Formats: sequence, structure tokens, C-alpha cells
Amino acid sequence: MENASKYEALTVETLASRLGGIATILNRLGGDASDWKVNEVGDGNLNLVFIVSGASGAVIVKQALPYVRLVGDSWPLPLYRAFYEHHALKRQEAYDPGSVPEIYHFDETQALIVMEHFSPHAILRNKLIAGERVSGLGRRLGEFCARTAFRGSELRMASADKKADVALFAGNVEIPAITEAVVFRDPYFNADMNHHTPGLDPVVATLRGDVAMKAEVQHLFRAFSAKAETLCHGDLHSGSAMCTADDTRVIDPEFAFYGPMGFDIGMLIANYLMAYFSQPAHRTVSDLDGYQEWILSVVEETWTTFKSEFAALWSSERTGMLYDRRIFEDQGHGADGPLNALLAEIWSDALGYCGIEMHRRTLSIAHNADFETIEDVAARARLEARNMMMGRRLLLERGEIDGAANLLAMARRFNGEDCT
Ligand code: ADP
Ligand code: SR1
Ligand code: MG
Repeated sequence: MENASKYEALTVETLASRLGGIATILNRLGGDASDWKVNEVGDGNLNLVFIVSGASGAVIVKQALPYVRLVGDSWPLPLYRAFYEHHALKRQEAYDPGSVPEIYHFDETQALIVMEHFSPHAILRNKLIAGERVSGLGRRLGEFCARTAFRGSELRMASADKKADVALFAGNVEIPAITEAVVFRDPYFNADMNHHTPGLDPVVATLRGDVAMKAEVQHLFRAFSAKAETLCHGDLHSGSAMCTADDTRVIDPEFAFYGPMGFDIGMLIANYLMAYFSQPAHRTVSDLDGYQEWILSVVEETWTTFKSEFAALWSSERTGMLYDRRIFEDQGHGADGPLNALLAEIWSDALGYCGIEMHRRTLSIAHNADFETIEDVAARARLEARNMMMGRRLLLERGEIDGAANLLAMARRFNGEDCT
């Protein structure tokens, strides 16, 4: 593999012979490559992912395919996404140490990353469907969002470094293009790969007929394409977090792009809310209320932590060109006013991206297991309708929802409504 010049997808059968000569992997796994155990575990939409275990440890080998795995080779996709995932992981590790897998080896030609295997962690989405609690979840992901948003921006970075990085990530064209199509456009018209649960036609018609709401979506899309203020993860849903009962890590930043500070936290909150709305199909009556309230407490903790962590960084690490201290503190003026205005803007943007994510996961190509695993189609439609109509309300009222408590109150109201 080290000398290979031509891309070739790995298989369970070929992986050990192709990677067995790489010292950093051999040292980590121990023993002989011929004894490695190799399992393909990729359950995402795009890539091959292998767990490779040896006598003294295990690693993850993630390799891009030249097409979208979910669809097949009719949808080609550049291998360069591994290059951007590798660069994004390095930056996220610098901004929030320990939050993402350590990279052990990167091969650009083979579009593969060998990285830390999180174990016994499991995908957060599956835990939420199973009704498991993760202690510190909201705090950890709130910190991750705040640290990456702040430290990846010109609030902290030297402008020359940030501009160079914007230029680097501007090469990642085709992967954000997926988001541009399947998140911001397809839910709002009858696109080819769309699908939705039978029974939802009236709700879909309401959304697609709402011009004011669609205009909000496009305002937020414009910010997505033009507001290159920080390095976003780009795909921060509950399938991109891996947890134990008390530890949370983040994976899979191949959609990384420079965009608005509210994008990641908005996507994340949407995925909490979809877990919340889907719970009546996954819990018994006696567990339901308690577990739904726990999910809402995670929403609140995520945003509260984001704000406090962002404010702490604002005080201690505001070394970039923005909101220069010479303009505020050095003249005896507090900088809390502009901080609070910026946090209000991030919150309002986040609620908008949240609403769009709630729509695309029920209308566009890539639905989520929270709803998709509900076999009773009528029940699924009822629960998805609440989610879709709350998404609409968020888009229309995002500027007026003052704080997490009001967001939670809105979720509780929709949870009790018939929206079909
Ligand atoms: P894709 O880019 O195709 O969405 P992901 O990066 O989400 O792929 O990985 C697919 C699956 O592989 C995850 O759902 C998870 O189960 C597993 N996985 C990926 N990275 C790791 C890791 N560092 N440690 C443990 N499991 C991982
Ligand atoms: C066609 S790929 C669809 C989705 O999978 C990825 O994980 C992203 O969420 C993307 O939108
Ligand atoms: Mg993924």
C-alpha cells in the first residue's frame, strides 16, 4: 500500500496484506498482520469503514469510495473527501483536544485514514433509540461546538492563517454540494430521490406552499454559502457522535467547510429533537415522559454550555482581528454587549438550520433511523408531522425564540399536537 500509486478499494480479504507493511499500524496492533481480524462496519451513507484488531489493540480504517455508498456508482463522488476529513480532524483536535479520533496514518492516493478506534463507544443515535442516557452529553457537545466555532474563526485565528485555511477548504466542492442539494433544496420540491411516509402529503404540501418559510430557508442557504466565518464540522448529527454512558466523542467531519457559527449546533439540536419526537414509538408509557424530558435537558445543556464556553473564550482567547480589545476593553468599555449580540445571532441562525435539518431528514434522500425504524406507518407519520411542523415554526419564528427554555416549551407543545 505504501508504494501503491493507484487507488483501489480495500476489502476484508485484502486489507491485512495491503496495510500490513505500515509500521505505525503494525506497532499499534501488534503481532503479525496475517493474524489481524478485519470487520467492515460502515453504516454511514458514503464510505468503507473497517475495524482492524490485532494482539494488542484495534484501529479504524476509513476509506472513501469513488461514489456515494448509499446510492451506488450512479452518483460519483471525489476521493478527495478523505483529504478534507483528515485536515478537519487535525484542526478539531487542536481546537478541542481529545474530542475526535487520533489519526495514525493518512494515505491521500488510497483516500484512507487509519484512526483511533473508540471502544466501547456506540453511535449516539442508536443509544437514543434504545433509551440510554449519556452523562455529560450536552456539556461535551456544547463545548465541542463552542470551541470549534470560536477557535476556528478570526475571533482567535490570525487572519492570514484563516484565509489560507478558507482557501484550502474551498477545494472541497462536491461534498458540501451534497448538503446544498439534499438539505437546502430537495425537501422543498419534488426532487427525484426524495421520499416521505405515506399520510404526510398534506404536511408536505403545507411546507412547499409556504413561500415565507422557503424564503427563510434560502436566506440561511445564502449564509451557508457566503458566511465563511469558522470551520464547521458540516454533518454534526447524532450518527456523528459516539458515546459510552459517560464519554462522548465526535467522528466523520468529511463535510467540513467554512460557514456560519450556528450551523453545527443547529444541526445537532435538530437531531436531539428528532430523537425526542420519535420516542413515543420506542418507549413504554412508563418510560416515555422521563426519557423525553432527559433529551430536552440535553438540548438545554448543549446551548447553555455553548454560551458559557464561547463567553469564556471571548474573555481569554480573543486574539484575532475581530472585536479588537483596543476598541472595547482598552477604552474601559465592556465587550459583553457585542458578545451577547453575536450569541443571539448564532442562536437565531442555529434555530433556522435546525428547522431545515428537521425537514430534510423526513423529506429528502437521507432519512434517520429515529423515524425510519418505526414500522407502524401511521404512527411514524404522526410523529414525523410534529417534527416537520415544528421545523416550519422554527424557520418562521427563529428571531423571536428567546433562549432554550422557549425552544423546549415549543417542542413540548408540538409533542402533544396532531399535526397530520
Ligand atoms: P460515513 O462517512 O460513511 O458516514 P462514518 O465515519 O460515519 O462513515 O463511520 C461509519 C461507522 O463506522 C460509524 O457509524 C461507526 O459505527 C464506525 N466508526 C467510524 N469511526 C469510528 C471510530 N473512530 N471508532 C469507532 N467506530 C467508528
Ligand atoms: C447522499 S449522502 C446523504 C447524507 O449522508 C451524510 O451523512 C450527510 O448527512 C448527507 O447529507
Ligand atoms: Mg457519517
